[in-house]
Amino acid sequence: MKKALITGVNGQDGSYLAEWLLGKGYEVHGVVRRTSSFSRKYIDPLHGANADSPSKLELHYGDMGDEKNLRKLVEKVRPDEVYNLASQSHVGISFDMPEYSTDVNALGTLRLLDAIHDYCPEARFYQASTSELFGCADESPQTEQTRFKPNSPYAVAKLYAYWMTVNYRQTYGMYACNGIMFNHESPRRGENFVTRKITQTVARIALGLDDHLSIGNMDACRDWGYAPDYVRAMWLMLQQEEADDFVVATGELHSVRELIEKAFAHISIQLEWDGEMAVERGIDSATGKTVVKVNSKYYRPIDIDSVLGDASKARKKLGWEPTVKFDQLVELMMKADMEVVATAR
Ligand code: G4F
Repeated sequence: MKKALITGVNGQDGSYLAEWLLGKGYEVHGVVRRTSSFSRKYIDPLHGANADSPSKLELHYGDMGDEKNLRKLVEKVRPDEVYNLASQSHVGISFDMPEYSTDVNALGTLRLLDAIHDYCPEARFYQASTSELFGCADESPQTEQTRFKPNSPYAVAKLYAYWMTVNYRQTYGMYACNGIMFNHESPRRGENFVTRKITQTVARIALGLDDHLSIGNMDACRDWGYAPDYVRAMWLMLQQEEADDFVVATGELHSVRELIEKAFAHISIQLEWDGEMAVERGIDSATGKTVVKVNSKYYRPIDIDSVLGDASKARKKLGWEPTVKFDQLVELMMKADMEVVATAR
């Protein structure tokens, strides 16, 4: 039985990946950080006495900032595959916490790579790299050849991790891959990322629990895919003859504004826009009520206007295809949040 170790297992991607690997018969070990409140709702069904499947997820306490702990874990588990999904993953917050973001995202990756090199150099390593590496890119769409121009502390730290992954592959012959993942979302997305914030707030407005959505830069455009599709790509990257780096994206570009319009359309509200920039608002065309307000606190010191991926290499070499695109993604997230909000009421 193959053994996998996942850092960040309780996050959106980690929980989907754990499910995918358990379904493939892996023995799955997940690393969770000690926090004062438990945030394990998506992995709870996968471990302990309540696990649905006979093969269970085994959890270990760990932290990307704790070198000794990571080394002990790798030595104890001796995994065949390691998926490094742990991260301070919020780009906006990285401007407030640049040093912490660097420690976790950059040095944390180095600590893990080094532990694998010392205790199980045959293990295959996946690094969660990101479209944020491209920053305000020189060309569109972006491929594996596009120049990296990171423009946030988050992205600069991820750039270090990207090149360390390449470096361990080139220097020590380790099977180490980067997945250059464009934005990927789901009903499990953290509530302070823009897609989930919108679908959750619009669901609350539909149920009379909120009266408006407070938002930042609505003209930012992203290539949004569905997280379970991206997790499949991570696994495929570790099943090839040779390690390589891949862009994973849908190839569709949409704005935050379109996302908001689509989410409101789901609850039968047509929006009209009034004003510009910091005083712009979205008005319910049937009632005249303001249901979207721009709040400058959600603007970043520097933002990426647009990122669009070309996943031709992943399609060709991995046989990977996205199964869910933007319209379906917003629909499924709206449906899920309508249920979640109604149940929690
Ligand atoms: O949802 P976001 O916070 O995602 P962002 O910054 O693109 O990063 C995400 O995807 C990357 C690529 O996979 C990952 F590397 C990264 O870890 C993370 O998962 O913001 C998307 C856009 C931005 O332009 C932001 O300025 O939405 C804009 N936005 C507008 N109002 C907002 C808001 N973002 C957030 N989080 N909250 C707002 O109120």
